[in-house]
Amino acid sequence: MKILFYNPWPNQNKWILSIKKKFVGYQIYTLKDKFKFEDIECAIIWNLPDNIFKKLSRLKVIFSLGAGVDHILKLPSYKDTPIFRIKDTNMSKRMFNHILSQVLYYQLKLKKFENGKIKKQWLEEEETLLNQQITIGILGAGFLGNEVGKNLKKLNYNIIGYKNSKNNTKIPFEVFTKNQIDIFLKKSDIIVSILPATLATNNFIDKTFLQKMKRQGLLINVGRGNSINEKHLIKHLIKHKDFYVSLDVFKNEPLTKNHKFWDLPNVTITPHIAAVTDIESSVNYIFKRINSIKKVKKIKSEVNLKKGY
Ligand code: OXD
Repeated sequence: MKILFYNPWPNQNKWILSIKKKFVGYQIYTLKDKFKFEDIECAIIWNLPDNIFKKLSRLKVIFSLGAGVDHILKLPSYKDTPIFRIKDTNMSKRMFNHILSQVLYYQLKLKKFENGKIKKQWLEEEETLLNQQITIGILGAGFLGNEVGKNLKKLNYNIIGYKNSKNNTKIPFEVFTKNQIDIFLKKSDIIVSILPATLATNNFIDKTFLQKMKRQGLLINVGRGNSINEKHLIKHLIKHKDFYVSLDVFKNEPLTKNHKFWDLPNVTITPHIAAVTDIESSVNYIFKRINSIKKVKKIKSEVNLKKGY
């Protein structure tokens, strides 16, 4: 099987070395190699430009190098080639660590002290909430959301989830669905959004959503930037100084220098690093998947192409 590998990341050489080492017997190409585009059957990619993608006329399967697949679905030349995405527990462990750090930062009021330091203020001590006094709502309880929720639950936080549709997968906490969003918002002190980028999630977190959240709450977004109406969020943050957000993803990345988010004291910004893809375990995962796919006649997409995740 001839495979094209592409990502624009600074560590791409590490990826290529790891793939070539694991995929013995396969022909692996990068854009630097000589090959015929029409011979490629499998593409392992992140943000492949459409002018390249459209030349892969005999592609049978695509692997996304991350949890999200929006970078593939939005390609103008993409039709319906089956897509697989990385479902890796190392990735969910990293995401869990990131979320826990933001939960504790808020819970222990560290942002307030950090802002106090800038003004050289010695702030009064205050009692902080214990884990069991906090309810964390996981918005988008899919693979990553379940793993994160499960691990937060082990630390005694109360965990609830929200999912567009309830399916049969076992989720180890209470899950609310469509017409129950208000209950979900009312119960949650902290909301962690892991929503994928789809038409249905566009600006899902808007003025109405924010108004229903707790006034002194925390919103963490590690899903996709499309789900937040940024103008509405900025207004909300200016009006409610004790409402905090921790944003890892944005409508446009990198965030431009003149974006209002940088100036607001109740915003924490990280540059899309909540769940960096783990090279070794992801390469092993893709290798296993490709070996099992090779045996089937018709490859069934793991990603629901209609729903977009
Ligand atoms: C993503 C990822 O999909 O980092 O954003 O994996």
